Amino acid sequence: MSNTEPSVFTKIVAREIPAEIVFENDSVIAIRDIAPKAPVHLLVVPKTQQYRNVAELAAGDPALLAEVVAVAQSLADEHTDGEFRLVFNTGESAGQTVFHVHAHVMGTNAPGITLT
Ligand code: DGP
Repeated sequence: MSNTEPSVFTKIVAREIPAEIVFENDSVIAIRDIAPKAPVHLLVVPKTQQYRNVAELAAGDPALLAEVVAVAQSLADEHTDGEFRLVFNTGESAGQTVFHVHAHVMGTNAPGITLT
């Protein structure tokens, strides 16, 4: 996909497609993943789609990357037992399917359940 076409996350920001939004501010939106791979699986997404992956975001706007991480921590505090996996798939062969940078926040809210 060309990076000038709206990504699926840009369409969610614009309310053109539905999503379960768990957090939003001027620069970031967080939603539940449509295909969860963990009991709690959220995506933290900068609203701008100008960065395709975390390396581009780190180089282009480190403060926005820090905000993504801070939002991930606060969502994990709210939705999980406080321990979580933070994943940025980078590149097709690593499983990235949406080339609009996003962090996966995966964890559990059930005592005794651990991620595999
Ligand atoms: P990645 O494979 O790292 O690019 O992650 C993309 C994630 O986005 C994947 O886990 C599924 C999720 N996803 C794709 N389309 C939608 C959608 O329309 N709504 C929601 N909530 N999640 C989506």
